[in-house]
Amino acid sequence: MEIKIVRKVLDVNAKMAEQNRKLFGDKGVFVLNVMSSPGAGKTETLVKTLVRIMPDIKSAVIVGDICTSHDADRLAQSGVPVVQINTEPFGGDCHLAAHVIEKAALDLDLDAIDLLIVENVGNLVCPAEFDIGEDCRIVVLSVAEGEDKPVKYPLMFRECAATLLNKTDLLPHLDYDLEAALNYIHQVHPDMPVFQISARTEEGFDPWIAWLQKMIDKKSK
Ligand SMILES: Nc1nc2c(ncn2[C@@H]2O[C@H](COP(=O)(O)OP(=O)(O)O)[C@@H](O)[C@H]2O)c(=O)[nH]1
Ligand SMILES: [Mg+2]
Repeated sequence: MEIKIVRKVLDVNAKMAEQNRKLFGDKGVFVLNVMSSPGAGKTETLVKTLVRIMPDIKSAVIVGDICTSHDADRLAQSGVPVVQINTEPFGGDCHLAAHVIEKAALDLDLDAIDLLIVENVGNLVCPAEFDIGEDCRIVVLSVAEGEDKPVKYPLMFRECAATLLNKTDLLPHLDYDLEAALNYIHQVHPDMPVFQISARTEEGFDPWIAWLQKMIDKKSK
């Protein structure tokens, strides 16, 4: 019974996600779904990324949190339109669903943007189960979380097109086995691109942004 209900929720979501994908496609908007556990550095990475890409790529952000507009305030400092979603009034969902994205997008001028970034609710499990109509999913994993998260939460790493391995500035202070972390990622998703970055220092940002640009270009062709 319970399994049937979950199946139905996911089926309804999948239909709505396809409608979103068609809308975004018609508007020529590339949608990037950014996921991670809480605190891995999604917001910090996005703020620094937006500042770098903004002159060339017109962007907007939808950000999901259970409570507060802290992240929207930080993201808005980069100068792009930001829509904050709080899931607490709707039961405190641990992920963004397609119908939520559909409503949030009504607050954005899709004709004026090329890139819509969705910062999902911090969680390594549920967001991976919900298609929101995105073109591409990435996961941010920080070195402070330990090496083995990819094998503990494999769906997330299987579903994403790339990993941003963040907070590399902290490596000198940690007993982090970088090789083991990379092996775990590739055990779950062979050949997955892994960009080692520090959102604090912006080290490693050039290859990550070049990859993002390539993904956007691929869709517009
Ligand atoms: N040292 C270090 N701290 C970082 C880095 N990226 C994010 N942080 C910090 O980690 C905390 C969580 O970052 P945030 O962007 O809010 O993570 P989110 O919950 O995934 O959006 C904040 O205090 C950030 O300043 C990084 O590359 N290096
Ligand atoms: Mg955040």
